[in-house]
Amino acid sequence: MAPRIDIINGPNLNLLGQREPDIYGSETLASIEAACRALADRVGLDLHFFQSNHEGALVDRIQAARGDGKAPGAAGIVINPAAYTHSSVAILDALAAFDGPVIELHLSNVHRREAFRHHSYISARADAVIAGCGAQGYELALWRMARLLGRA
Ligand code: CA2
Repeated sequence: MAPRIDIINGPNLNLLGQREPDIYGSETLASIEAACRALADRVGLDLHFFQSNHEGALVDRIQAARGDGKAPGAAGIVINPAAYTHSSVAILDALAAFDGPVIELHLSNVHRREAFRHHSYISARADAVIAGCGAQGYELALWRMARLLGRA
Protein backbone atom coordinates (compact mmCIF):
# COMPACT_ATOMS: atom_id res chain seq x y z
CA MET A 1 0.00 0.00 0.00
CA ALA A 2 1.25 3.50 -0.85
CA PRO A 3 2.37 5.42 2.24
CA ARG A 4 0.12 8.33 3.07
CA ILE A 5 1.65 11.81 3.17
CA ASP A 6 -0.28 14.72 4.64
CA ILE A 7 0.50 18.17 3.25
CA ILE A 8 -0.88 20.69 5.71
CA ASN A 9 -1.18 24.41 4.96
CA GLY A 10 -1.83 27.25 7.39
CA PRO A 11 -3.67 30.57 7.31
CA ASN A 12 -4.06 32.71 4.22
CA LEU A 13 -2.39 30.21 1.91
CA ASN A 14 -5.82 29.84 0.28
CA LEU A 15 -5.12 33.34 -1.12
CA LEU A 16 -2.04 32.25 -3.04
CA GLY A 17 -1.98 33.57 -6.57
CA GLN A 18 -4.34 36.45 -5.74
CA ARG A 19 -1.92 38.84 -3.99
CA GLU A 20 1.79 39.42 -3.31
CA PRO A 21 3.11 37.40 -6.28
CA ASP A 22 6.52 39.02 -5.80
CA ILE A 23 6.83 37.24 -2.44
CA TYR A 24 4.77 34.07 -2.87
CA GLY A 25 4.68 33.52 -6.64
CA SER A 26 1.68 33.39 -8.94
CA GLU A 27 0.63 29.77 -8.49
CA THR A 28 -2.55 29.01 -6.60
CA LEU A 29 -2.83 26.44 -3.84
CA ALA A 30 -4.96 24.36 -6.24
CA SER A 31 -2.22 24.33 -8.87
CA ILE A 32 0.35 23.41 -6.22
CA GLU A 33 -1.89 20.57 -5.09
CA ALA A 34 -2.24 19.34 -8.67
CA ALA A 35 1.54 19.30 -9.15
CA CYS A 36 1.97 17.44 -5.86
CA ARG A 37 -0.66 14.87 -6.89
CA ALA A 38 1.12 14.22 -10.18
CA LEU A 39 4.43 13.69 -8.36
CA ALA A 40 2.85 11.57 -5.62
CA ASP A 41 1.32 9.28 -8.27
CA ARG A 42 4.73 8.98 -9.93
CA VAL A 43 6.61 7.99 -6.79
CA GLY A 44 3.80 5.98 -5.18
CA LEU A 45 2.61 8.18 -2.32
CA ASP A 46 -0.99 8.57 -1.17
CA LEU A 47 -1.35 12.34 -0.91
CA HIS A 48 -3.74 14.12 1.46
CA PHE A 49 -3.77 17.90 1.03
CA PHE A 50 -5.30 20.24 3.63
CA GLN A 51 -5.53 23.98 4.34
CA SER A 52 -7.08 25.84 7.26
CA ASN A 53 -7.05 29.38 8.58
CA HIS A 54 -7.61 28.09 12.14
CA GLU A 55 -4.92 26.98 14.56
CA GLY A 56 -7.14 24.41 16.30
CA ALA A 57 -8.17 22.87 12.97
CA LEU A 58 -4.49 22.47 12.07
CA VAL A 59 -3.81 20.83 15.44
CA ASP A 60 -6.78 18.48 14.88
CA ARG A 61 -5.47 17.59 11.42
CA ILE A 62 -1.98 16.84 12.76
CA GLN A 63 -3.48 14.67 15.50
CA ALA A 64 -5.54 12.82 12.89
CA ALA A 65 -2.30 12.04 11.04
CA ARG A 66 -1.33 9.83 13.97
CA GLY A 67 -4.16 7.44 13.14
CA ASP A 68 -6.04 5.39 15.70
CA GLY A 69 -7.67 2.01 16.05
CA LYS A 70 -10.21 2.90 13.35
CA ALA A 71 -8.23 4.91 10.79
CA PRO A 72 -4.62 4.37 9.69
CA GLY A 73 -2.25 7.29 10.10
CA ALA A 74 0.10 9.15 7.79
CA ALA A 75 3.69 8.05 7.20
CA GLY A 76 4.91 11.65 7.04
CA ILE A 77 3.83 15.28 7.24
CA VAL A 78 4.81 18.23 5.06
CA ILE A 79 3.66 21.45 6.70
CA ASN A 80 3.61 25.10 5.75
CA PRO A 81 2.27 26.55 9.00
CA ALA A 82 2.30 30.05 7.47
CA ALA A 83 2.09 32.77 10.16
CA TYR A 84 1.66 30.13 12.90
CA THR A 85 5.28 29.18 12.22
CA HIS A 86 6.28 32.17 14.30
CA SER A 87 3.78 31.85 17.13
CA SER A 88 2.33 28.39 17.64
CA VAL A 89 3.54 26.16 20.45
CA ALA A 90 0.27 24.22 19.97
CA ILE A 91 1.28 23.17 16.45
CA LEU A 92 4.79 22.29 17.65
CA ASP A 93 3.32 20.12 20.43
CA ALA A 94 0.94 18.38 18.01
CA LEU A 95 3.85 17.60 15.66
CA ALA A 96 5.91 16.31 18.60
CA ALA A 97 3.19 13.71 19.18
CA PHE A 98 3.55 12.47 15.57
CA ASP A 99 6.09 9.69 15.03
CA GLY A 100 6.98 9.98 11.32
CA PRO A 101 9.15 12.45 9.41
CA VAL A 102 8.09 16.11 9.36
CA ILE A 103 9.21 18.59 6.71
CA GLU A 104 8.63 22.30 7.34
CA LEU A 105 8.12 24.31 4.18
CA HIS A 106 7.98 27.99 3.29
CA LEU A 107 7.44 29.49 -0.13
CA SER A 108 9.51 32.55 0.68
CA ASN A 109 12.97 32.76 2.20
CA VAL A 110 11.81 33.78 5.66
CA HIS A 111 15.39 34.58 6.70
CA ARG A 112 15.62 37.37 4.14
CA ARG A 113 12.42 38.97 5.44
CA GLU A 114 11.32 40.76 8.64
CA ALA A 115 13.09 39.73 11.86
CA PHE A 116 9.87 38.28 13.34
CA ARG A 117 9.86 35.66 10.56
CA HIS A 118 13.38 34.44 11.43
CA HIS A 119 12.27 32.30 14.34
CA SER A 120 10.21 29.16 13.81
CA TYR A 121 8.62 27.21 16.66
CA ILE A 122 8.12 24.36 14.21
CA SER A 123 11.77 23.84 13.26
CA ALA A 124 12.52 22.22 16.63
CA ARG A 125 10.47 19.22 15.43
CA ALA A 126 11.23 19.34 11.71
CA ASP A 127 13.50 16.74 10.11
CA ALA A 128 14.08 19.19 7.25
CA VAL A 129 13.24 22.80 6.41
CA ILE A 130 12.73 24.13 2.88
CA ALA A 131 12.41 27.89 2.31
CA GLY A 132 12.69 30.23 -0.63
CA CYS A 133 12.00 27.74 -3.43
CA GLY A 134 8.49 29.02 -4.14
CA ALA A 135 5.88 26.49 -5.19
CA GLN A 136 8.63 24.09 -6.23
CA GLY A 137 9.40 23.68 -2.52
CA TYR A 138 6.32 21.47 -2.22
CA GLU A 139 7.64 19.09 -4.86
CA LEU A 140 11.11 19.14 -3.29
CA ALA A 141 9.55 18.24 0.06
CA LEU A 142 7.66 15.34 -1.54
CA TRP A 143 10.85 14.06 -3.20
CA ARG A 144 12.61 14.16 0.16
CA MET A 145 9.69 12.41 1.82
CA ALA A 146 9.74 9.72 -0.88
CA ARG A 147 13.46 9.20 -0.18
CA LEU A 148 12.95 9.04 3.57
CA LEU A 149 10.23 6.43 3.05
CA GLY A 150 12.29 4.37 0.64
CA ARG A 151 10.26 5.31 -2.46
CA ALA A 152 12.89 7.25 -4.42
O1 CA2 B 1 6.77 31.78 2.94
C1 CA2 B 1 5.87 31.11 3.42
O2 CA2 B 1 5.41 30.09 2.91
C2 CA2 B 1 5.19 31.60 4.72
O3 CA2 B 1 4.92 30.44 5.51
C3 CA2 B 1 3.92 32.28 4.29
C4 CA2 B 1 3.17 32.96 5.43
C5 CA2 B 1 4.10 33.84 6.25
O4 CA2 B 1 3.42 34.36 7.38
C6 CA2 B 1 5.34 33.10 6.72
O5 CA2 B 1 6.18 33.99 7.42
C7 CA2 B 1 6.08 32.52 5.53
C8 CA2 B 1 2.03 33.83 4.89
C9 CA2 B 1 1.09 33.13 3.98
C10 CA2 B 1 0.12 34.15 3.43
O6 CA2 B 1 -0.07 33.91 2.07
C11 CA2 B 1 -0.63 34.88 1.32
C12 CA2 B 1 -0.73 34.61 -0.03
C13 CA2 B 1 -1.27 35.56 -0.86
C14 CA2 B 1 -1.73 36.75 -0.36
C15 CA2 B 1 -1.63 37.01 0.98
C16 CA2 B 1 -1.08 36.06 1.82
